[in-house]
Amino acid sequence: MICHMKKPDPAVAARVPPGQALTEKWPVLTYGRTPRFDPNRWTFRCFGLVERPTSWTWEEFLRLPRVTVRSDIHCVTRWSKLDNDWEGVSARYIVEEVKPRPEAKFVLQHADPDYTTNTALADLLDDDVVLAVRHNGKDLEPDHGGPMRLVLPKLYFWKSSKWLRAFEFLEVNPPGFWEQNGYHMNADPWTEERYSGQETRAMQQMRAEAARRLRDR
Ligand SMILES: Nc1nc2c(c(=O)[nH]1)N[C@H]1C(S)=C(S)[C@@H](COP(=O)(O)O)O[C@H]1N2
Ligand SMILES: [Mo]
Repeated sequence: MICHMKKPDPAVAARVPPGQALTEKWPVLTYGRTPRFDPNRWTFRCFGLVERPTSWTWEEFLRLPRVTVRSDIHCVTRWSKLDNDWEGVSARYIVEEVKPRPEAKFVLQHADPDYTTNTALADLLDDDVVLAVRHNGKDLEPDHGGPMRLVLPKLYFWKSSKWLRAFEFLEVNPPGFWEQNGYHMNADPWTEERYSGQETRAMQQMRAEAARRLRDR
């Protein structure tokens, strides 16, 4: 529910993509239920086309270097929430640790419970992409992806997996959960890449081909 509609201040308006309304609340959008976190069994894993496949336990993950970044959330259901402070591990740090092979061009995010979403590897390398454990100075709440979620602010928020558990490095770009259910492969909010029906023919062929290759492997 959008409860606090702001007056149009031009500096703020310039940060709000077309078709979005501002909210100060933080809605919870989860398909399914909030998973239970077990610190003794949790791992974050990088696999696929990497030189150094790696798995971190929760204890190890907590010792990784942290960054803090401020960014805006844009959800495809048309709410935006500005000025979120995220603390966590830079996605680029993780990518550099595991050394993607030259063929790796895409990353499939795997998350609990059974959530996936696809991204270009290049999109994970921006400074503001974080594997976040804290939001606005507090540990991330379970409903918002605690203990750890991705934050990839330049794309619609469904591209930011809550309860992130793995990055799979691929040379193909297979559609994730929402991408298989009517949503766009890229998800750029500034050009309103909302639905799969807006994809170019080339992109629709690529998604079909990648889905087939993943299924047959
Ligand atoms: N694991 C998982 N991650 C997810 C989702 C989900 O259902 N499961 N929903 C996505 C969608 S559609 C959005 S808009 C954001 C919502 O994050 P929030 O609930 O913290 O606002 O998480 C994304 N990440
Ligand atoms: Mo969403």
